[in-house]
Amino acid sequence: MTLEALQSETLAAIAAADSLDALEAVRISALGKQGSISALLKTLGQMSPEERQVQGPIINGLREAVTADLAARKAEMESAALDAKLATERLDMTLPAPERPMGSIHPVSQVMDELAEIFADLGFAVAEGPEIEDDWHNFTALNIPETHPARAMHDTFYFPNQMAVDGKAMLLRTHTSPVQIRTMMNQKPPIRIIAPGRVYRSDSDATHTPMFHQIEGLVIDKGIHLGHLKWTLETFLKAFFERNDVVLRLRPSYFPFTEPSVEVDVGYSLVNGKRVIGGNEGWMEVLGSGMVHPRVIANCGLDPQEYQGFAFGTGVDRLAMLKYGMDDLRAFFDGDLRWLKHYGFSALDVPTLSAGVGA
Ligand code: 2U9
Repeated sequence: MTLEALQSETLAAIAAADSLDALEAVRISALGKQGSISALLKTLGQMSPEERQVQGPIINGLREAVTADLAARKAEMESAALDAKLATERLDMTLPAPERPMGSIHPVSQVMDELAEIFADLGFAVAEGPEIEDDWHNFTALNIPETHPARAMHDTFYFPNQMAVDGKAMLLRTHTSPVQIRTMMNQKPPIRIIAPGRVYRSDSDATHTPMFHQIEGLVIDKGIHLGHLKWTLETFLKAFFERNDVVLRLRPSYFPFTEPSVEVDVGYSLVNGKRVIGGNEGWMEVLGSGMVHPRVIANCGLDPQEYQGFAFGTGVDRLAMLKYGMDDLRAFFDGDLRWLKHYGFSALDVPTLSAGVGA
């Protein structure tokens, strides 16, 4: 066959190919290892230099023409396939929204956003960490040694021994405190963070679910004292409950990771028999807190003589219940659409301090 005949036959086969598979078959038969044009290219090696000078450009020209034609036909086919796909997948953006199910923002997400907004204004960054933790970050570093009763108190979910990582037994974090440990090990003070997230404890009744949400805060710097803790919590609670008459009462308590430890009560008043934060008709516990134990600071590689700090923790679900008036924690995680519709927030209710963090 002459070169002209081979070229016109190959180009005709490219034009006739009606699918990407057929086109690939043409490519293989011309340019593949055993292909007709590849065979011609191999003959160049046996030619005399004079003959090669004449035949080389002709055979290479043929290869280039076929390669270019293959690419053009492929692009043409892909564009036709895309046009066909777009024609069948048309979406009518003018359909009215109420005809489709409307989602809502879960109260837990809304409250987490409100908390992030309030604490951002006070100079706190949001820190996150793994929900699957090791014993050291969840307990030991926090001054909770193996024999400590607090380990039993936490009702920990442990992973089976064969799922150990680097020889370390793993567990579902029982609090977000390991996030603060990781931050202290990786960042230099001053540290001002909040750590919101899911935590897990083997406990279930009307006020406890095996998974719940916590927010903890940590400040580490030079010269930090209980006064900083009280001001921060008071400012936070006033902003969160959007009332200036939020009164705090600090009671001595005990946590292994803080010394001294204080439980924080706030005053509530009764409105139609329901407790509402603000006023002074009774006291309700809302937060645990304290000055970070010097041993915890030392465990993270810092000198407790140089750095001090305070920490606090509370349940996000509980804060949401107090602010928005739900009374059964279990409903938070049932996924009941009627509950979500009633208590959910519009995606447009983005909490901002200037507009009031509450929706
Ligand atoms: C580090 C040092 C100290 C975090 C703290 C509490 C007090 C506390 C509970 C309240 C109810 C959690 O939701 S709850 O179960 N938390 O009372 N948490 S101080 O202290 C820390 C954390 C990290 C490095």
